[in-house]
Amino acid sequence: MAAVTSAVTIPSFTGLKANATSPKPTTARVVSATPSVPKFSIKASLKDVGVAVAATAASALLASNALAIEIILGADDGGLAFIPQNFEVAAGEKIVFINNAGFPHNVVFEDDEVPAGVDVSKISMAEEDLLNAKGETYAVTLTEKGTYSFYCSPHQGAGMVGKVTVK
Ligand SMILES: [Cu+2]
Repeated sequence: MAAVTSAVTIPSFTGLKANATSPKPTTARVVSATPSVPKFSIKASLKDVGVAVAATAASALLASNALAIEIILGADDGGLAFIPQNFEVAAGEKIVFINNAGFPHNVVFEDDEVPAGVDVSKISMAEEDLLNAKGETYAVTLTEKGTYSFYCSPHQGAGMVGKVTVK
């Protein structure tokens, strides 16, 4: 399964990264306005493959835990955001962060913005740990009720932050 995932995600990573790091609306317009759209077709098929991989990973996770919420890392247009940015979960509900676009991303909880007694190092990815391919996931389960703030360390300055309330 690992071999299949990397074989599929490497091409989509290249395509998406090129998209995200060089946002050229003019190029996109040219492509969509061109009657013959070979570039567009290639991108679309890669994207479909990526979505299929993400869906497979998600259903595998869901099968192992019926109670789970999925948060997307990076908008399809390359926007640097957690989607949704603010959400609620039940205590003990699994939160699955799914790498989508504009990566690398990660998930780091803020030291002073979690319920008292929660050790952020136990629920965060390491700052230098990154999700580098589409469909990669990071899952965490929060049991203490309260509000938690988190961010993506590569994109915190760009506003890639989020908040989860555990009820
Ligand atoms: Cu990010």
